[in-house]
Amino acid sequence: MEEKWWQSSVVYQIYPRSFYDSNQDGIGDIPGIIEKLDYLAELGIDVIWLNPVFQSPNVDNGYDISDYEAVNPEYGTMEDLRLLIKKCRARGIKVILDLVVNHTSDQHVWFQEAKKSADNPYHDYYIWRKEPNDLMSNFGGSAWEYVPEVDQYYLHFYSRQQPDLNWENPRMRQDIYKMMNFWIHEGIGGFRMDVIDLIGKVPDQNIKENGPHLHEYLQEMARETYGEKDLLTVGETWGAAAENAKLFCDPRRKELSMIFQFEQINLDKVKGKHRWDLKELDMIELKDVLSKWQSVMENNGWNSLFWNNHDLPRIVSRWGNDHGKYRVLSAKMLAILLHGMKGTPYIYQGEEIGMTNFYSDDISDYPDIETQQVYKERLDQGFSKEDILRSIHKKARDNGRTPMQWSQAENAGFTKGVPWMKVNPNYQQVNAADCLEHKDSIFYTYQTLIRLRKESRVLRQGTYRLIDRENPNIFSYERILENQKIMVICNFYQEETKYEVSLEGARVLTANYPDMEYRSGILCLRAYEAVMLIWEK
Ligand code: TEU
Ligand code: CA
Repeated sequence: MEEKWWQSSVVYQIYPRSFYDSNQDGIGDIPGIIEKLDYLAELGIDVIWLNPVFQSPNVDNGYDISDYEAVNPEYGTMEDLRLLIKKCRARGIKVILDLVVNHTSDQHVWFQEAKKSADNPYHDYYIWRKEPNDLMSNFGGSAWEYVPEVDQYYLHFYSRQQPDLNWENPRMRQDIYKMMNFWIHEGIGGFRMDVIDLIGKVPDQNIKENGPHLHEYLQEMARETYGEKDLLTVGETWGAAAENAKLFCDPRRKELSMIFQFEQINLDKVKGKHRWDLKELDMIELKDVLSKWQSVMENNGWNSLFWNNHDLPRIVSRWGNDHGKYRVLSAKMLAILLHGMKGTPYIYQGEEIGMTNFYSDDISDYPDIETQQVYKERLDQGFSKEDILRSIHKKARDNGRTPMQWSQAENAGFTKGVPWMKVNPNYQQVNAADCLEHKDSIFYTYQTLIRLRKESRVLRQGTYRLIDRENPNIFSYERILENQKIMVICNFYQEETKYEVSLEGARVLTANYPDMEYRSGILCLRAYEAVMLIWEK
């Protein structure tokens, strides 16, 4: 099959609020992103995914949108956004926007109208019932909220300030498509679709994700908007499993380019429990899950490859090691491990410099609505404060939301004002300026991996095969295309380990140590050592 542009792209995710503040109000903004385009060009990425920049009361940091066609003044103006798109285009970078259409803000004019009376034309844009059932909000508590004016309850799968849209209403759907076409007309490169697998919900049957009409809606959306436009569309689908994933992204079905599936993300929590119920990662399970997804998407599908995002902890703290010299080694190992796979890699801002989780014992340092709500809920359930903090340090969404660490300057060079959220105190050691100065930094490992993806067809298209599944220390796999073979070998842990392998005729593409300890068919892998090798006949 002909290669799509997004199959050879690497995406960089920007959380605008925490990226770079250009006007000293402590909040990252769009002009701030424009100022940092040289940095992104140096890294070599092809696409920027912007978290929501639309008008919003910010109950859930922009995922509660009150006007889909207006830019949040904290981030700048419509002109700033147009300029960003234009300046990116000049550098061959596309901008994809966050499409949040499972819900709006309760401040959106649709909802303001909807709650006035049951016969208001917008009432049916949302989901109302006379009696609540026991559906729960993903942020804790009931998913239903009472409105006295209409004597009914509305559904909200997130906070009560995020009422769910009623996708059964064709008029509502048409309004969404109109809005999408507005942005497509502005020249964007595509959409990241927030919790898109929820739009087909059937609340009366307790169906949240993967409802019976979900794919109908997505096909209609594609037909009415981006269908013929060659854009990148990526669906956030927590409910995607190997069995249903290709319904979203088999090109013959004309829905999405790819999805984010989260199976690996659930491996370090207790099954069936909240993700704050911690469990040690079993690395063999990780191999199995990632390898399974590689094969699920092998034909007529496409993977997204990501370790973290604005909802997840920092990967180096999660499955690497953020202590001392191991931080750099393990961050590079994880980068090589992921970027050797087949799919479109996504880098979350700060990942390329090895930013870590944020360890504070003061709960007010974690402003995220989810953290605050789950914290209270757990106290009520009898968890100790220490116990909850342990979970927060491992899993809270705010771990990934601290301001980008640009330099050793005050506030990590993010702002000259008071940052909206605390800066991670480790910015003296962990910052972009330092990385750019040192050729052996994490940044340049990412730069190399991005370049390799462009240069190497086997990296983009080669088939994937897991090697040595049973090995409890090493994650290794190969990629094969015609007469080329790539092998990735990673020591996932701090302990040295030996690996029997023939490396005859191989050339190193990238590694996280300057040399290899390889003698008579035995590769000795030091702490977190990772190598990517190629054979070309
Ligand atoms: O996240 C979807 C979602 O369900 C998350 O709440 C997730 O379960 C949680 O963060 C655990 O990692 C999307 C957005 O990415 C998130 O930022 C929003 O809060 C949410 O939708 C509501 O729009
Ligand atoms: Ca600002």
